[in-house]
Amino acid sequence: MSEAGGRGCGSPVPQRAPWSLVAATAAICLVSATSVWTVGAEPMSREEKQKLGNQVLEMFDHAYGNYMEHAYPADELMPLTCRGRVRGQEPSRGDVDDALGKFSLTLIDSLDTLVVLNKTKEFEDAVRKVLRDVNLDNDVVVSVFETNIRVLGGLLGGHSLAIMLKEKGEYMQWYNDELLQMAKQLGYKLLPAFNTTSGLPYPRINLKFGIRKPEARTGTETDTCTACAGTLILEFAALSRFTGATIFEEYARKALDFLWEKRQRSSNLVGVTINIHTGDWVRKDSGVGAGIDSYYEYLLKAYVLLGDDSFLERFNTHYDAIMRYISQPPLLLDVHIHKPMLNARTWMDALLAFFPGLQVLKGDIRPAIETHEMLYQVIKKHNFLPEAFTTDFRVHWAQHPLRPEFAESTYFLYKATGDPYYLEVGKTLIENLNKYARVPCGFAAMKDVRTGSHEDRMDSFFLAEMFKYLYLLFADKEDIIFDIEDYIFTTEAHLLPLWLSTTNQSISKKNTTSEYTELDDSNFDWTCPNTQILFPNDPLYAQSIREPLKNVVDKSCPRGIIRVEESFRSGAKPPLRARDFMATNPEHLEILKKMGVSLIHLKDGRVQLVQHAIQAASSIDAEDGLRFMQEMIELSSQQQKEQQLPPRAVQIVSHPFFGRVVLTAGPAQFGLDLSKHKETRGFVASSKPYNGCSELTNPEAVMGKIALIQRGQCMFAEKARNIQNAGAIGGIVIDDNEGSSSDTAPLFQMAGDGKDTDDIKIPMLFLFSKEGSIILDAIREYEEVEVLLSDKAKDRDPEMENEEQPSSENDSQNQSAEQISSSSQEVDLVDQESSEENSLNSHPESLSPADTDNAASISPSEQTSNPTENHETANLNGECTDLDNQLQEQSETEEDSNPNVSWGKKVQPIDSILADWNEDIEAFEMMEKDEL
Ligand code: DMJ
Repeated sequence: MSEAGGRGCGSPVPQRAPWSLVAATAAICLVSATSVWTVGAEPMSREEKQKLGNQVLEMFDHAYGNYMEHAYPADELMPLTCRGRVRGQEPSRGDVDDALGKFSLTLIDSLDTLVVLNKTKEFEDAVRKVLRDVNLDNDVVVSVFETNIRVLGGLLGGHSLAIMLKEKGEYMQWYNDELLQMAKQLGYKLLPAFNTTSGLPYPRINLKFGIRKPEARTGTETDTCTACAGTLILEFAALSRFTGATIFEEYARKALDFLWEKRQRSSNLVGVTINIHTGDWVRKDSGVGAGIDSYYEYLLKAYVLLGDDSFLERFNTHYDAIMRYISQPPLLLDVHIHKPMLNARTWMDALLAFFPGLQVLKGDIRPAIETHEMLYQVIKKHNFLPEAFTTDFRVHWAQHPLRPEFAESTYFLYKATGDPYYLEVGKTLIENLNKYARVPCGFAAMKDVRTGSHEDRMDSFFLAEMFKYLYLLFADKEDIIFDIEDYIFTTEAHLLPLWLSTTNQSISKKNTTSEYTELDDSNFDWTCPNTQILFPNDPLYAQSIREPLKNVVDKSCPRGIIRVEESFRSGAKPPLRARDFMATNPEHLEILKKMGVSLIHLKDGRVQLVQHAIQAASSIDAEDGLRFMQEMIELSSQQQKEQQLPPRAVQIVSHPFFGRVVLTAGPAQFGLDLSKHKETRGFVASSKPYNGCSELTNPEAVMGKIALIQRGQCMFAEKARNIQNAGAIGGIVIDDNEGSSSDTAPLFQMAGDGKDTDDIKIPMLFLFSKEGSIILDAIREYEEVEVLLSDKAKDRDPEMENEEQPSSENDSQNQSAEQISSSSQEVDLVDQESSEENSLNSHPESLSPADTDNAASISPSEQTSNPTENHETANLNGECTDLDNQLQEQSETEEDSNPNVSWGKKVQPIDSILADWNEDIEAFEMMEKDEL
């Protein structure tokens, strides 16, 4: 590949069959761009690149070393509590746990990373451990998709590099295809999943008992995600071609053929979930992120690896549709497959960050640069890419499980452009990981990017992908012991050799269901991306594309729906949008009726909407009704979020915590607003009386400090006044409900007392009992405890940490601090997401129009002051920034004027409306999250 690359685009590569030549050259041309770039952003010196590469190596050692020391042979490391995650021994996290099969997942997923990072000796040891310890015959139900990409892919990547090393003659001389034999064993274990009439695999399988046996505890599922069924071909084909057993490639092809047949013919898009028996789309929304992502990736890469033209044809057809409907540069927004001009969401998920990388492989650099730049700005705002964010770049889901997709795209964009800007981006990623995610026992996922709190979780893909892409970003050719361009990356960044394209190729077209007809050449981008066209004599090309997007995140206006409206300006009547709906408008009521949506007037003046799909005038109306209900639910969820003040952070900064303990706190609607002012730092002291409901009897103890007060017996504002009068500089109210925690109860904001609260100047935060007791325990143990009250956790305090004299006493203190840190984080363990996922699992088809009723309640009066509506108007007028601010102020004033507003309490009209919707919202959100 590299040799061929030197020949440039379109040159013959004699060893390859014609179809693989095309595949190879596509990648060659992209890679060759690296040498073209000479001007632009400041180049990075070789020394600096090496320094950053070494930093990546050190970080990998920290992650891998801690996994091996504290977790192995468990599947994953729990970096806060510093132990292994063993399925069944920890509280279930729902679908996320389906990746864990008691097969030392992280070790297998890390195998080829070790070779890429030049750790050949460690690789040799790791392979021996896999062969000695790993059992693939456990009585565990695992995800077919995850097991394929992580374990089968990991074993095949390990095998690919093991034979490469063996051939070099120094390492792995003893190796005799043992990893491949394991891969084959695993492949056979996965095959029963394909026993459906459609050929689409079941989503889960029991490693020991397969699918249908009673002991299997699986096999009753009806749906799977498109990516789950369409992300098998690389691993399965590689397995077939390595072993000569054709069955794997055949099964994976059959599943892909079926998905292709089922694409929505007018839009050429696919939905997110499909019924594996009937082939009906269960979820008809379509994007490039969660649930679909790697289906597209594998079509293009299957073409590159296998040289089969039909995969390129399919990819190009889908890509065309994606660029027509989903791509709204720099955004990528989900749409409905039947009505692709309609956006299905107002937010994007973090998984789509892989897409610019795929666009590089496709050779479509401009939109790749644009989307990547937008994502980078979101990262600069929150340090990491939140799991989901809105079209106006607010956090939608605040978690970040250390996903590698953005690093992946950064690497490919650097390869394509050679622009040192992308090296700087990589540097920022490294810094943020070390600053915010690094903990003494590895790297911890972010529970909330806004507050900096952690989850006790380090997914195996962090080692499989993140370190590979970051290391490769800074590596020169001579830093890697083999030629990376001879391989293709799977979706889990495992390496498969391109020479597989010419091995056992005769099997590829046997027993496949679809016919390979004469191809229509007009749909082919046969030519490989030409750097002269990509960068038309302009070395500042990439920079010139980024430039206009420089402030896209900071000066954002909500968007996405405008296009829909524009599309109907032509005369066709637009469908009724949830945001436009007026319960008093007879025309709207007529439309609702047609869509099968009925109105129920509740006694308290509110109106409830219920959809019965079978009562709709036609199936198209039923679908419109479903979309309308989904919009209503999403709109309400957005309104709810807009009304909430974001959570705050209480960070313990004194010895021996040094900022490592971050507690999620609820804000107050009165007192100093921490989001607008500098954080407040001070030592804590308990107030007397502890409930703070009367004048304090210990003012000298709280003077100049942050007072701790117990919740209850009087208004929050009264407590605040009492501690302020005693000279406190801030207050933390601790819940009196023993055992309460932000894991299990929704955070709320402390309301005022109905009077003017302007006299309260100090900041007040609320902690649930479990979080509060961490501070109380710390006082008992260390007496002097200093905390920082802020809207976001600040960096740990390295200065103070460095001042610490390493002594055995300190060691033990640090140890116990870590234990407290760990336990504090444990408080954060059970995240909303997983519990919500469970709730979805219990009614997975809750939004399917065919068999489910939808219900939502709405207060007509709320519609007129809907901020979303105002935002869109603002956007159309091009005045969004000012209006945004005005709206924000307005909503703050409104909240202030209503002292009873509090999260989770049904005291404001909107809250009571939303309460009725909660179940739907949860089901809807969970459905989205299910795929993440
Ligand atoms: C990885 O396991 C794979 O990249 C997969 O395709 C989806 N994303 C996760 C990491 O985020």
